Amino acid sequence: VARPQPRALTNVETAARAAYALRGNDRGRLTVAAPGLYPHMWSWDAAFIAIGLARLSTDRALTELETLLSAQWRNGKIPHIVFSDGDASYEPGPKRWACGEISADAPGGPATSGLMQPPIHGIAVRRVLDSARRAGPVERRAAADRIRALWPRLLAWHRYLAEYRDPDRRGLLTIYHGWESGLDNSPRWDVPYAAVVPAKAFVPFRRADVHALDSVGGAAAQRPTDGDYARYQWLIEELRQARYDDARARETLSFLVADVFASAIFAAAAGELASVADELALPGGDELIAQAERFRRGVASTIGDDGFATDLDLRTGRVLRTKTIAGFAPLLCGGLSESRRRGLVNALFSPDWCGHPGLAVALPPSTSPSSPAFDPARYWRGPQWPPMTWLLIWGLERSGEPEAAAVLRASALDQLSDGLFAEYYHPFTGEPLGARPQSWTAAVALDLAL
Ligand code: 9YW
Repeated sequence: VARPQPRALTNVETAARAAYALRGNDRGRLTVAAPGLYPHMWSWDAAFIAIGLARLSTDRALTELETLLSAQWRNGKIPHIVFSDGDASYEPGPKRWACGEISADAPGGPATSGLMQPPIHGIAVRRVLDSARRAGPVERRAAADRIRALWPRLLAWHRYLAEYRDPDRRGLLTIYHGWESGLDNSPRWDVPYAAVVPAKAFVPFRRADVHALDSVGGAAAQRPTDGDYARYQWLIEELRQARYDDARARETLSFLVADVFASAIFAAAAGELASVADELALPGGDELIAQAERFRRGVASTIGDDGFATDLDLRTGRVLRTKTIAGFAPLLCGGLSESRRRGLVNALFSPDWCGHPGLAVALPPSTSPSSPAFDPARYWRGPQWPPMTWLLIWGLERSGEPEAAAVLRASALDQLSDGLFAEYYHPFTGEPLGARPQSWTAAVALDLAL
């Protein structure tokens, strides 16, 4: 039976509905990533959420960042999950991580995970300050004061990344788990994950994600497989054994990868924070500029003959060449020659990517449809993810590619005009998939539509 297509919304209607969705996911001082499936705060989601909220209220946007930073570890790490009280459905939960019991670096409260996520927070801070300036002098002053108060924590976060996650000074961030990349089951990690072998005696686990999505249907087929999940959980066990200590983790973990996409985000965020330092006369500007340069160079150093950036398996020294959205990393942090940049933009609109004839909406899938690893419905192995589209638009706008950015923006708004704010979209059917309303989807819709 053909179901009637929902009427496409105008941009203003999309924005209004996105604001409503964010309000529904607001728990006061944090916005849950999604009701049901993700009832807590996720680090990079929170930054995207702040970018969207800044369009409504810079006050509320700053609260989101303050909540996240209040859970910062003593070594500067921003944890990938901040657990909200009262919902124990998500696995692995605080008991499994046991950060407070295991590491002296963990904060006294709230409970957190022991991993991190891509450091886009500096981009969010810049956007909030810009929104506050547009709102008027009173709002700008208030935002400047609160950013000043957050500044030591923001600098500590960037120092943690530059020191502990790039001790060899390659200009590339090391990750300990696919979850740290934010692109959990991306084929980028298939080779390094093959070396992650859970011990025979390892206790079995419960998968909350598949059950939480039952109401939507098709959950198991869209999520990482049980085999993937066993490895995810085993790596947490290895991290616990390393006591969440970076030096020990680097020696002992069976998964250790240089993540080029997170590195590009770090370079971009460092550049954004440097401009905030300059504008608000805050310390650390030179250090941030140096971080931006070092990581921009690091990202550029991975570019292969085909023009795409690559990840590096630090356990084997192997370059990880997969056709995923992460290959476009240099478009986020700049620093490319014009011909390289043009080449990458042309690739973005080629039949391997947005120009693929089967796409419902001409937006980059998380994995190229021409890759053997492509799976159109399975999470980061094919579906389109609106926050990734947002990042590319942001990068293109800033790196001298406004036309390409405008084309993507129009397509993104087309996708988001269903008003559902799904976690991810089937690239061929256009079907909304996963959790909904997903806060970061609503946030980027709000930002793009206004
Ligand atoms: C999980 C919240 C998070 C995102 C990640 C995404 C997913 C959680 O959801 O991970 O349990 O797998 O992969 O990027 O931050 O939206």
